[in-house]
Amino acid sequence: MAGSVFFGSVTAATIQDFQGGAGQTSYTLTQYGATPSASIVSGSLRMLSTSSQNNVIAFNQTDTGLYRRIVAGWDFSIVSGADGFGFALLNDATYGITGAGPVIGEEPSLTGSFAAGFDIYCPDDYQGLGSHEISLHFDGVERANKWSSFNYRTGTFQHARVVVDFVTGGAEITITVAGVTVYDKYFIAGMTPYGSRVAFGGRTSGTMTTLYLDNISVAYEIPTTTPPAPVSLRTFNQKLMNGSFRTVKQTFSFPAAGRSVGDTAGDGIYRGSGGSDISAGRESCHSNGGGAGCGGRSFLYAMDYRRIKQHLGRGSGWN
Ligand SMILES: [Ca+2]
Ligand SMILES: [Ca+2]
Repeated sequence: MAGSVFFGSVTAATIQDFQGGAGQTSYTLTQYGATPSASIVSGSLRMLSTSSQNNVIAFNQTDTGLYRRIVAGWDFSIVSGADGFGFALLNDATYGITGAGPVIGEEPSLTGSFAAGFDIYCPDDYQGLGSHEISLHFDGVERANKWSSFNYRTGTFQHARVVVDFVTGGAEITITVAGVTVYDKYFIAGMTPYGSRVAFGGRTSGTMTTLYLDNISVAYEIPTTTPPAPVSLRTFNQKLMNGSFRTVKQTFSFPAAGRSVGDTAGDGIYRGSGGSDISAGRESCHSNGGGAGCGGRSFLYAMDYRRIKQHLGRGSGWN
């Protein structure tokens, strides 16, 4: 991409230890609130030190294109107070590949982008979770909010780790702080790979905190292509509704692993175990038990079965 700044190969990482050495990723600091701006103090980046601040650090993009996995880690030191900070993977289609990042705080809802918010203020939370929660955001919306059992407001450096695993139809998020798991493969539907660069933002209000960042490392792993569409499976069934059935609940069984279902001949025609044509779009049904008809455990085999198989196999066949 013209104008890109490359640091080594496509397997480069975004790294910064604020020691002034070579090989570190360039960044832009932006002050959106009160002075002072973020600055390096004793080899780490002081983001917050007084009230009404909103300081952002946005790194130049180091890895162009799409990746299956992003592994981010950094050290941070924060004390109790308000309000917190956010980590973001800025979507390069909206926020570019260099230059100032957008406003980022403890509720980082950003266009087309994944972000995690570290919210230290209580009781100003709509869920009343307490003063050390971590929220997940994607494309301008908070998708999840959890309380961290580890109270990370220690005033000493703690290590945060965020792993984004893109799977068919979305992404799984794992977050640990000081080794304590807060999210374990939390699925965010619809969050598929996008080009990104790294940013952090800290915010204080009338109540203040101090925040330092250090040893930032974000690796982009397993280059990939545009992923398959999200899983979409059409099933059909019918159930009489009367006063005895206040809810509708159905259970569908899928073929056992290794069962000969799918495009076994490689000709684009999907066949059931009996060899009948079950190409996508054909509104017929096939018994999962081997016989014809729509009874029992029947459901519609369609092309989407292949995508389900990919999802269950964590993306096998998608590279
Ligand atoms: Ca340092
Ligand atoms: Ca929050």
